[in-house]
Amino acid sequence: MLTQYGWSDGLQRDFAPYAAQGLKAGRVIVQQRGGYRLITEDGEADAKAAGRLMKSPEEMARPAVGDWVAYEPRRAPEPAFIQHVLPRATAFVRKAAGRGTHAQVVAANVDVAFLVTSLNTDLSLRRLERYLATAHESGARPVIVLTKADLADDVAARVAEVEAIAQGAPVLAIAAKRGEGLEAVAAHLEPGKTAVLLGMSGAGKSTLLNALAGTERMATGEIREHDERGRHTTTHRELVLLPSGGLILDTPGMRELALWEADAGVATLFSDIEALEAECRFRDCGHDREPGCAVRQALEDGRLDPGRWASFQKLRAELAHERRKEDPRAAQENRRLWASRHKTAKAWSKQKRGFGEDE
Ligand SMILES: Nc1nc2c(ncn2[C@@H]2O[C@H](COP(=O)(O)OP(=O)(O)OP(=O)(O)O)[C@@H](O)[C@H]2O)c(=O)[nH]1
Ligand SMILES: [Mg+2]
Ligand SMILES: [Zn+2]
Repeated sequence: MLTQYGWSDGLQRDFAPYAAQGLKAGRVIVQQRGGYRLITEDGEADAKAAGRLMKSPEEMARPAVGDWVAYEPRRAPEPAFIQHVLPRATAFVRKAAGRGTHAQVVAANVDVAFLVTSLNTDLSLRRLERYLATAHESGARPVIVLTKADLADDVAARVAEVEAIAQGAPVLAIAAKRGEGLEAVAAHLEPGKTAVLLGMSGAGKSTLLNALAGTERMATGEIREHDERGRHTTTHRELVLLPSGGLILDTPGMRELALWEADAGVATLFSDIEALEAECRFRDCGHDREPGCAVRQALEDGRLDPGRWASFQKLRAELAHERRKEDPRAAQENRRLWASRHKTAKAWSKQKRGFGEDE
């Protein structure tokens, strides 16, 4: 059972010390306000997490959907008791508001991030850039999915527009309700690999999941007529095993995606701009009135889109602001995440060269 959900030799090694303590391994498949649901060797089980994890000032210490955990089995109807979260290979982290800002793990251990946006409402390239930067930062591979192609008439033009900011991420147009474009999405799903659906409410995330699953696994909801926004139909996060063997994680719509320490993600997404900056005559060029400024030159001769430049400046300023009020504990957690992500990245590049996933 766990193998179907992505259990690997690497996880087995990480889990060994907990196994020695008599704990069992499971993966969080549902996360909602009241608690968790795990997939275990013996099927599904309700669970709650140790107070030590839940009360940690670091929200990232709490189990999130997609996490592998070590738990203590309890006799039903007592929920299983989550004691430890195994190191995350990847994590999609956003900045959440509340009592002070903090990092929140939206989904853990995902291989592919489907960034879902609808073609029937205003297509916001700037919003997509935020999602792309966060996806790059997470360690997951981003794939942009433009939904409701049946409601748009200039699909090819919109795809081209998005491709221009995607920096090589695949851009797919689909009409899930008619079953169009599903194979292209399915091509990014593999047995034992996990994908997450991310995007605004009403974008069609759950509809896509249902189309891939071949059944109404998740409830879907009509969008509001007056502004074409969704109604926040999905209210919990859930990981679903598809008949094809791929795993897909549905999430509630996110209105705002605030960046959390996504410096590397922003750098990846805007590597073209960073290359331009390197060509400026002065290393500390402010791209304002300095002579020999390659950025201004590119803006003038149309090689750099002004909207893209503005977006880059905005995201970079946001991150710099964040860093100034950085909480040292959060920074430490982030470094830990980076270290494990580095491992994953290495595994991936090996995989690309044909060495298989495990070291
Ligand atoms: N015409 C058309 N409508 C679609 C398509 N995909 C989804 N919809 C509709 O869009 C509405 C919202 O779909 P959902 O799948 O519930 O959206 P969601 O992204 O899961 O929304 P939240 O759960 O609120 O985050 C529903 O009325 C769907 O029927 C499509 O391909 N074409
Ligand atoms: Mg939904
Ligand atoms: Zn410059």
